[in-house]
Amino acid sequence: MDQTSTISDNISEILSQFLIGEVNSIVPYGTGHINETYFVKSVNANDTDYLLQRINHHIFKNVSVLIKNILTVTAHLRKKLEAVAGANPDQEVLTLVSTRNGEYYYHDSKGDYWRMYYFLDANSYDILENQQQAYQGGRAFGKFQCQLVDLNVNLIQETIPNFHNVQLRYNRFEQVLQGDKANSRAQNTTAEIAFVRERAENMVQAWQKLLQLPVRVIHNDTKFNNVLLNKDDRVQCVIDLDTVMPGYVAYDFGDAIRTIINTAAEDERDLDKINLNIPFFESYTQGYLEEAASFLTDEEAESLLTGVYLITYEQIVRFLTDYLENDVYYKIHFPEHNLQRTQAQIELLKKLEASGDELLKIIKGIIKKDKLISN
Ligand code: ADP
Ligand code: GN1
Ligand code: MG
Repeated sequence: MDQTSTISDNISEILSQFLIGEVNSIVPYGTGHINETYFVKSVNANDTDYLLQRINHHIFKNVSVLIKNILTVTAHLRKKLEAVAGANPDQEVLTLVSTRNGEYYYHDSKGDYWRMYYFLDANSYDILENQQQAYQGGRAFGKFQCQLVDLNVNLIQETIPNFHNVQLRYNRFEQVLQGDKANSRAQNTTAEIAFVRERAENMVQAWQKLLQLPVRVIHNDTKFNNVLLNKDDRVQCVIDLDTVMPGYVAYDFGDAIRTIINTAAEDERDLDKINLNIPFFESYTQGYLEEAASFLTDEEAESLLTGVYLITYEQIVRFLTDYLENDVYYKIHFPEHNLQRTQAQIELLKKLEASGDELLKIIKGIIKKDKLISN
């Protein structure tokens, strides 16, 4: 095996626990902010390759519950696909690899937690390239929610309690700000702090309104790079199931739009590059509603745009809080990374607010044109 130098020095111990063949190489992979991800290539070209992840157990404190949720969700999705002619469940649903003990994760001698999936030879995009991708992303997450409509919410436990609780996210931000830890960084972020505070009351009120709506099993982390597209840019698989939990559909719509509508990266330094790609928004919404219309209520359809503002705002609060806390949550690649992310998301929210009427008109237009929802 080569290229293991940057990887945990007990990698052989870890690999030996999973029921896999001989490994050729292992290299860091992907751009996720939470887990450590590696591509594991098999020696035998006919064997599948694997995706190994060190689970961030500072964030996901109960790994056993996390894995149980993923097994429940993937079994449910797999069963649905098995009933569809021509479907290929191994390629279209995440598949966890068993350990020698019959578990689906390994707790190693250093205290780290590891899991392995079949590697899916497909693409994930941080920034979209075309409208077809946006449409397919919409279909992917719409279908994902639709397939989970009949999964009993009580079978899924919260892996991160209050994940999209905007009130608590804001309270936590204020708490960190009052604490000593934040002092030096708070002095450089007065404009960002003011931006968050100006909107807090309205955002919390908008969030509270969502609480009247149906609680469903949703993805909760619908960043566009959490869907894999095949070489023809068609949906292959929804990934990153760590936060699949009960929630409101507007969260998933909002987080996806936050990433697909932005013409620049989530952490773009040059704020002039951050604009709204309205055709991508339209295509995502079209794809999403085609799949989700069968179960959405009128009230949920009306809540979708609120989700876009809320999740973008929440992301600003989370990045800024992490910056003030000296970067304890998200992976960062340079010291001011969380501040740069905060500023880029503030710019995005300003643009979204300025185009709110246009976005609403598009959602309503799609609903009316296709008579998708009863209103
Ligand atoms: P994080 O929580 O850190 O975002 P993810 O589970 O999203 O971790 O994985 C990080 C990246 O790894 C994804 O964006 C995707 O590019 C890639 N990835 C994840 N699972 C698979 C898989 N089963 N097959 C191929 N690529 C994958
Ligand atoms: C994290 O795991 P990843 O990179 O797909 C985060 C999301 C944020 C996102 C911002 C468990 O997503 O909530 O929206 O970063 N995931 C978790 O890029 O906190
Ligand atoms: Mg991810």
